[in-house]
Amino acid sequence: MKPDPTSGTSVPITIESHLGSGTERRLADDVLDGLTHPFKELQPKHFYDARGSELFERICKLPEYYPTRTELAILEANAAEIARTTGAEELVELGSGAATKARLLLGAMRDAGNLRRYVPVDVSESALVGAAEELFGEFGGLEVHGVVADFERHLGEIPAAAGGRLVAFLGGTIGNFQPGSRRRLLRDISGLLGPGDHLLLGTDLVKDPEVIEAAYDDGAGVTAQFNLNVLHVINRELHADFDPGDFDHVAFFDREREWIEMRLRARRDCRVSIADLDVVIDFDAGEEVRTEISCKFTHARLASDLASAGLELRGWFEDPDGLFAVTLAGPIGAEPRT
Ligand code: AVJ
Repeated sequence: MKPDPTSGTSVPITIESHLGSGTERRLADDVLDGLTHPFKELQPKHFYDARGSELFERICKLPEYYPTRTELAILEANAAEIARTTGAEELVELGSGAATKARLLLGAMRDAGNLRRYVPVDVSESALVGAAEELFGEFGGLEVHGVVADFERHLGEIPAAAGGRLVAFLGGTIGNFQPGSRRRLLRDISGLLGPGDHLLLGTDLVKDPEVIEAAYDDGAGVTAQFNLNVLHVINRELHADFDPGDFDHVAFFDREREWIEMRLRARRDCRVSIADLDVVIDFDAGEEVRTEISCKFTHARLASDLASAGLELRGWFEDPDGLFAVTLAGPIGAEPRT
């Protein structure tokens, strides 16, 4: 049930969109840049059309893919403590997607007696509206201010805080960023925080490379389909003629950089034309296109990344096997609420 916006009473669900037609342009620019460099590269954010999002949901349920279920278990075990120690009244969730994690955190904030508002931020308007309506119903008319936006570009559009704020950036998505852009993003996120506010960050941890590689190269081949999906996206959106059958899925852990890398490797020499960009791209047999990095973290790396963003570690929650961590951080020098 949604309140009638014309009734003149307050409207607990607000959704505002900051995505213009710029979205497709981004894909075009990224593809043109990425495929005309000597070392070809595509950005992982372009995996997620409807089919890609569905494939990602399937990945999350695979036996080899531990991050999603592990993070959820960590949140289940620690949401009450997180709500209590932060005293948060508002949850801002970057990349909110489905409502599962928010439900846990909002429930704990309500139980702590502090819950006032939920601010989901996501590029998918449909996911955002779905989650907003579900949670509005479940939490008895909770105020929801949804922002349809790309957190890399539109953090400035997030409304001013309506009380003690908890910004959640979960799922290990921060791992998709190279060290330099990661620090920049963390610094931008830290700009959303006042002195008593907190960041809740989910990160996958460094571990046995075999465990990591299996998570990104599952036996059922779902991750391979997910990886290849980016070619379908480019074919459809930019009128290209990739034959996905010409490419193999590759995933390996780079031990020096401590990140997993996914690539697409050409099985044979091939030539692809991308009509909307007016370019023809040649691939040599065996040539690889990097499609994703996903950084794995240590406590030390996280602490130093946070410090360079003006944040200090206030809490560290991990699963019993040390696979994944959820970190609580706050502005350096600010008094944590008690
Ligand atoms: C959504 C970026 C956290 O890196 O584990 C899953 C995406 N890629 N399998 C990750 C992904 C391949 C995922 N993140």
